[in-house]
Amino acid sequence: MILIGQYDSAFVRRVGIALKLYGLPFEHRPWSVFGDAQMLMQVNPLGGVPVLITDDGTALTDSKAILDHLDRLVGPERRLWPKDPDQAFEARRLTALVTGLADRFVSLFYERSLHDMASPVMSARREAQIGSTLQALERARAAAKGDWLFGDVLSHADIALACAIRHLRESLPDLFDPAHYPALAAHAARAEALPVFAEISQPFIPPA
Ligand SMILES: N[C@@H](CCC(=O)N[C@@H](CS)C(=O)NCC(=O)O)C(=O)O
Repeated sequence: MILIGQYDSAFVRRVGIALKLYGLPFEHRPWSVFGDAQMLMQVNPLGGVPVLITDDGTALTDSKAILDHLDRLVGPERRLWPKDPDQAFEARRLTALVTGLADRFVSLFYERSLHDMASPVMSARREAQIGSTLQALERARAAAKGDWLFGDVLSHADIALACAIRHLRESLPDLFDPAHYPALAAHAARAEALPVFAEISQPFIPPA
């Protein structure tokens, strides 16, 4: 398999970390959505990352679809969701909030950095959405008593959350004050201390 995209993206990184934890061999091609746009468009008409080229040569896009595929490859016993059905439901609910948060802050980053003048209406809207979602996630993380969101076993929800926090802090540092989100900051620190998070990582590179 081939994973396309840079690890400064929360979406690419969560796929890379799952591939490593599952022990699935893959080649990484750290193409930039701007610098390598032409090459990228040839495998993904949307021009985005992550893209996973599966073993039969299919280009699969979107981190959720890619992780669903990887979960199927490793089977129900090993997939990174809680075994308890209610916890698995909650983990998926939180993961959707986290990836929605990342969609919002990537959109705000582009708004701020790619326009001559950012729209004040759109910027305020995105900042409010990001702030309220961070507060909801802070409450959820503070209520979780184990090392991770669902006890002592790392799940896709934990990985997505840590990857989103790092991406947000590096791309829009004014939007994440650790003093306002202590449970999220502690979660990110615990995850970043794991060898797999250190291996599958890259400092944020803004578009040139
Ligand atoms: N829903 C997608 C979102 C991925 C995404 O937003 N990727 C960004 C990079 S962080 C991208 O491809 N940006 C290029 C663009 O929007 O043109 C997923 O879960 O994979």
